[in-house]
Amino acid sequence: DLGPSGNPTHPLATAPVGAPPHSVDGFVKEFLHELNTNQGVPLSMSSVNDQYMALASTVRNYLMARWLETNRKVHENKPKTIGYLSAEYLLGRQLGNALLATDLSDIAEKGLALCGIDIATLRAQEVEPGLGNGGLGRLAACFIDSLATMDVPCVGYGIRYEYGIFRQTFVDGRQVEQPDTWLSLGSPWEFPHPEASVQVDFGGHTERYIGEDGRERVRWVPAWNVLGVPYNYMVPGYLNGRVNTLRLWSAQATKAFDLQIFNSGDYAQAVRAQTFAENISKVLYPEDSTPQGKELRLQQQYFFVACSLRDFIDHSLEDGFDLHNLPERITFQLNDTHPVIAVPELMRILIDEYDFEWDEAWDVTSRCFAYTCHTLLPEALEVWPTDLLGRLLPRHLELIYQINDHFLAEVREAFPGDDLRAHHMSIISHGQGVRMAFLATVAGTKVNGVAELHSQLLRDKVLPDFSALWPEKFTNVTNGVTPRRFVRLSNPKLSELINDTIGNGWVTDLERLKELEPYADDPEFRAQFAEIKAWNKHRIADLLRARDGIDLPDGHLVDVMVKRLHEYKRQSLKLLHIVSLYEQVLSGKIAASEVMPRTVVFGSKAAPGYAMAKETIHLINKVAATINADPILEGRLKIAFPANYNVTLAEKLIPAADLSEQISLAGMEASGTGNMKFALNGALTIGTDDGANVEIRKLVGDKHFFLFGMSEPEVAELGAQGYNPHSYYDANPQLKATLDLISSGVFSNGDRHLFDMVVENLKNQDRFMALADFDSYVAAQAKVEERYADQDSWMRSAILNMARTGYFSSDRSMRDYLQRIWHTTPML
Ligand code: 4GP
Repeated sequence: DLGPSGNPTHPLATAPVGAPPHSVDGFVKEFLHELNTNQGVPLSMSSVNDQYMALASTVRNYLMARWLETNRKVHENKPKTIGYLSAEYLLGRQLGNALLATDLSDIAEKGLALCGIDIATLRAQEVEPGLGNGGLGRLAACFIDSLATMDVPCVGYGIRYEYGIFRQTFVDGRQVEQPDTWLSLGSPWEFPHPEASVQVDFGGHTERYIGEDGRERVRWVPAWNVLGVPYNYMVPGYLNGRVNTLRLWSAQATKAFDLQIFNSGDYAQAVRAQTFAENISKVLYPEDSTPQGKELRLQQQYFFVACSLRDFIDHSLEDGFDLHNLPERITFQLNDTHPVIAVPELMRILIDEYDFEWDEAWDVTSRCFAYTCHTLLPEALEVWPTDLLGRLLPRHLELIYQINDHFLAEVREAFPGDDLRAHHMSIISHGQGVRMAFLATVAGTKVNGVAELHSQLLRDKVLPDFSALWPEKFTNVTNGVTPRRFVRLSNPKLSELINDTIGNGWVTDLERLKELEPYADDPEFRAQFAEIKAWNKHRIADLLRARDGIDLPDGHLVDVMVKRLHEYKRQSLKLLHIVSLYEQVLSGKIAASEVMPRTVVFGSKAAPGYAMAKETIHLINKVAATINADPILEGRLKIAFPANYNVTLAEKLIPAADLSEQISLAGMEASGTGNMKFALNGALTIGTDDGANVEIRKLVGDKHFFLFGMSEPEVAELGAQGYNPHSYYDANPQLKATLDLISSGVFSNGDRHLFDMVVENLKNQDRFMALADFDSYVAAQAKVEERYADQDSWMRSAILNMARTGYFSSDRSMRDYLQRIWHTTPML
């Protein structure tokens, strides 16, 4: 028995754990103690990794008392909790955030200096856990940070991937993926609890039998199982004494599984079986926005969801909670469709394990979940083939059929005689499979999109029949980002300036940045602001020189496009702008001296199986190499594409940006969160009326935002008319010259066909209408140049961008979720 034991009444057992003294001496003592007892080395013989590990444990020790206290309070008060179910958490480095949350940054720096250690070296030693692909995973990380800071009980549930998002390298301009071995030097932030492992079943078949009460019952007879081992991570609130928990599950072979095969004498097969089980949490699927419907992915989804429900339900039962009241205890927030298999899993638990009647079970289940959708791309809405689902989770498939039957009965009652509508709304589509977004919508108390435009399109275009049936189910919560990581930590000089000007309340009340508005007209403040921008540019220049061997010129406009590589985001449109400038200079249409000095920075990973995205990366790199090497634009145009863009790089790059590229085709980007980070750090946006850009523009004002391109209704209209990109190519000489230059071989050693895939696609398909928006984009870029030439006016706009975008704090997003979706108030 590995359950709780010991004598909890012993006075020392109940004494609260104290934090080490909050002083330089106290810190040094603790640090050296950790170095000696945890790493087993004296300072004189310690490696940088030893020192980093000891530093992390030291900071952890300061957080520990708060974590235990938070857990004690939760145990005692049993408040309603948010169970955030997310297959991805793109956390970024932990050390800086933990130091900030404990107010130890200065003390640690001084203490380490006394030991002869530069804290910057230890910070650089940390490998960020890249357990997410992009926006969705980073949003989850921002949300759990905000909930902890707002004192809201939350457990983040997810998967402890052994390999996170791949490490991107470039070989001759092409993306090559390397495994992300983030755990190889040890992971000081996690607490494994193998004794609390949970068994998860798969496969097999179901059997009907008559229960003791005479009712027909169903029994799932699974074929195999694995263990889910929980790893806990601290999620510290900012200076508020709260530490919530992130619980990530790791898959392990079960003993029973091994034994059977061991007994059959096949040792090698037994070891293979173990590998098979452990594969489940081995690697993060590197798709972003367009998931691949692979069986292992469904295994991952069910695995973490089954572990998480079991974990929460067991704890609730231990606390004496009646499962009929589960919705008062928790809301499970479904972060996209990835965790939606939790819906039939909860039904299965209640019916098969706790004898609930169908109606009772549905009453509980349909009050426990809420669903957030993060996309509009039809191919990104997960659909699981019924044969696959039935093979892996036979009981769940039966339950989904039953949920669907009940649901369609409701539809027929609401819309009598409208069989076509029922057909459209069916959770199970014949020919396709189980539409997870529909299942989530049927089961969820609320369904939300992630920006106003997206929520509206979700209602009107993706789920129109559902919003007709249940209009009150649909709501919006516009995304936000945590000001702790993305301003306070990433932009220390700006934070200092803000603190000196309006005090430090903004860190937890970001709307207070509004108080900075009047300073946009203060020449002294503007000068300080400009100086900080310049400092941030030097900081990123130093980093890129050391990290990538890239030299950034001084005094350039820094124009940044960082996000996953996806056709809808239109990195190719940015590229056309660059190539067009080059073409005009080459052909003598403009003089090089007329090109405003500008450095364009790209940062982007492509899904390894997404050929067009990878070709686009190749093309960007080749264009960059050619232009950067050509003296004709020397000092005028530079393209930098550092490999392996990640959270750590973002934190240094975003504060240095002047111009933020948010150029997706209108109606395609659900929200964007990078757009918010840039504006908050004083970059101006060039963007379409898409996602949260719409709200950013409204808040900062048209004068301080470079809008271009078709609106969403215009896009829809053009699509309905039949879009023909070739007609733009034919009609627009500059666009033609630009695309022809790419096909001329200048970027490919004379090979005229190397980039056919990208060029032909743009000319003939161009699903995301880059050619249609080209002119308007180039015109907006001309306005950018005009404005940038007037530095005073630019800085004024930059300050107003920062001052007016406090709305985009993830604290505000969390308040909206609390009011509109979770119906709970922060609980001390
Ligand atoms: C992203 C959306 O593409 C982005 O617009 C949004 O800001 C973000 O989610 C957070 O809501 N989607 C994904 C994904 O990252 O994997 O689908």
